[in-house]
Amino acid sequence: MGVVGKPNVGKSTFFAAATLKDVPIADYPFTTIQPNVGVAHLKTQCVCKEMGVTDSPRNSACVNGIRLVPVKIVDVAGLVEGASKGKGLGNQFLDDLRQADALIQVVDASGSTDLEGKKVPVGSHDPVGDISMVEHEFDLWMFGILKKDWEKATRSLEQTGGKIVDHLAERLSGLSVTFGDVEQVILHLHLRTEKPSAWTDDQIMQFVVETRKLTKPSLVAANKADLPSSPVNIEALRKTGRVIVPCASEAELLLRKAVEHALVEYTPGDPRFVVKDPQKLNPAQVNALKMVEEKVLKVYGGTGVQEAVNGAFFGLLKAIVVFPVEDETKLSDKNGRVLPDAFVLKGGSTALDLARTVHSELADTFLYAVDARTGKRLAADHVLSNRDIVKIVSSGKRG
Ligand SMILES: Nc1nc2c(ncn2[C@@H]2O[C@H](COP(=O)(O)OP(=O)(O)OP(=O)(O)O)[C@@H](O)[C@H]2O)c(=O)[nH]1
Ligand SMILES: [Mg+2]
Repeated sequence: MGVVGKPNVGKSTFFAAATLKDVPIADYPFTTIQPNVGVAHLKTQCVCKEMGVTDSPRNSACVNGIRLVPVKIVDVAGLVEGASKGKGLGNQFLDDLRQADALIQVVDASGSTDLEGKKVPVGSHDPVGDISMVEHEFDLWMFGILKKDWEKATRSLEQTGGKIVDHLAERLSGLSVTFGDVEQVILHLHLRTEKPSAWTDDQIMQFVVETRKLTKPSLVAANKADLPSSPVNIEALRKTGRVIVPCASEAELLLRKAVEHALVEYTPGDPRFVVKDPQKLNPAQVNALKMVEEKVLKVYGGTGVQEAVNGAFFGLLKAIVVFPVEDETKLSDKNGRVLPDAFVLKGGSTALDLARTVHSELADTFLYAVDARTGKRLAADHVLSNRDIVKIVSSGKRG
């Protein structure tokens, strides 16, 4: 999952709140230069309670029946208009998002930063246009990757009988774009595959836009939602038809740090927190927590950070969380660890995809899988559902 946006909107604050990694945050543009890479967690109902077992998670955590499953998150530098021509930090840093399956675009919903991310009076900038600016710069980056040798490459394809679909899939493979994705977009746009050298820049751009929508779906985290100018802007952002998640990254960061210091009880995504011992809080902390309660939790029902992370996976990617086990009656691995792992898979993933995720050897020697709930055998192409508990049976040695 990648975090993008213009500068100074709170991308790194969002990242820090989601990962609790200590990264530079400041109220001026281009604080982030090198990408920040970390681990956020998807929040989902664990299967332990339903199955009546006490679990001992290994790759994830289980807190009161809530499974927290790790996912990779990358926060990059801010994008400005003209980045493709070298403005700001340019757009080369978007290379760091090549592997992202989904994007969270952070927007300053308070309108307190201009198009370049410079501070302006709160409420004076309309954030609606920021979304298309960032998307357009993202598209120009992808366009640049294709355009670099377009003429030479397409002419050579036409001479040798090579296929444009293969060429595009190869050129974009590092961006998690597959042959099937390319084929789908070309079909949808009715692009002429026999003479790609005749594609206009507009057509290449259309291809890029559709490919981005298909392979890098995004939602908008309408950040700084705690500021007074935000609710009106959030309404305007919603009218764009985009998925908008009101977000207060700073509030989430404060709560997560308070949990770290054992000051409050709070699970990310919850609409409330509980102060453990009021005596332990200094007046500044009391005030900060009161602000979070009044300006964020009471207004939006949460800080939005967890909602955005979950929305990217469960909403945009229709992701599922699956629990592989080696003993389908005890729901354990070979060492007796109950429900040790939880894996995030893209929606539509099969039993064989799960095997591949657990261990490539398991996929190579896959025989069948077993649904631990029903005891039924599942074939390699069986499409898994969210919260499935699955044993994989292979002919080879277990990896
Ligand atoms: N009021 C408010 N301020 C926030 C919130 N999130 C971030 N900020 C502030 O916004 C400013 C920019 O935060 P960063 O996280 O550094 O923003 P960025 O988008 O990573 O910025 P660059 O790396 O420079 O592109 C800082 O002063 C943050 O404290 C929020 O939820 N509410
Ligand atoms: Mg930053």
